Amino acid sequence: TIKGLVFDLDGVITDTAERHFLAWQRIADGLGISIDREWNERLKGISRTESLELILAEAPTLILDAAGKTQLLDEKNAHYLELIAEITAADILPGIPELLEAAKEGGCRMAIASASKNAPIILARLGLSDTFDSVIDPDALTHNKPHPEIFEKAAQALGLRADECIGFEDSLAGIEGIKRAGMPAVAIGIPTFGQWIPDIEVDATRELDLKKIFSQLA
Ligand code: B16
Ligand code: MG
Repeated sequence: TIKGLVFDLDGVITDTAERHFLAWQRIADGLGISIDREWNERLKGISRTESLELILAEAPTLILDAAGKTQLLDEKNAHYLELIAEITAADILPGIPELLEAAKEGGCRMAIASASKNAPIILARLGLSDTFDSVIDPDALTHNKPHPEIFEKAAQALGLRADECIGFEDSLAGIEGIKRAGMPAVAIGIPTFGQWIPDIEVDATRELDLKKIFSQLA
């Protein structure tokens, strides 16, 4: 039986995925690299440093030293922080407040498994700082998504086995991590899949219905 829910943050709890994209697009534009939303799918769930490497790989002739890369990472985060400065509880994605409420009423434990170092700030702005039993610190991880470590740690933090939890993700890297952790996966708005297939797929968070999810997994 399911006793815990493990949520990705960006793109699942709130629409910061779009803001990450806009902040990266500005960095890429400055380097003469064009990225669109479809290309951006590969950055979802990927750490800040690895995201920059994927963008730079689009311009193989461009050589940057460590200081140049650090500057771009700082610029991206500064712009991203500007873009999230205004978020409030109204920016929680549709269907999520109801889902969190239903989970709480049902006695489910809940954790956040986000690659974002900005997760605590975002949760505070959304008024969700006290909603989750655990927020995994990405700085404490040895491996990033698609490695299962963050999902394994989230289940452990809830005192549960991975197969007693459900993982919610909007990224391919995240679905891979959830499945490799041995956790049932719910994919939200992911256009196409590769090797790792979620147990349940929805187009958007507004379609999430905890009762239905439980019955689909039973
Ligand atoms: P930051 P998630 C991920 O969050 C985002 O999907 C990804 O686009 C971002 O690069 C990463 O966090 C790092 O974020 O720069 O704020 O540390 O989807 O795992 O909640
Ligand atoms: Mg995400």
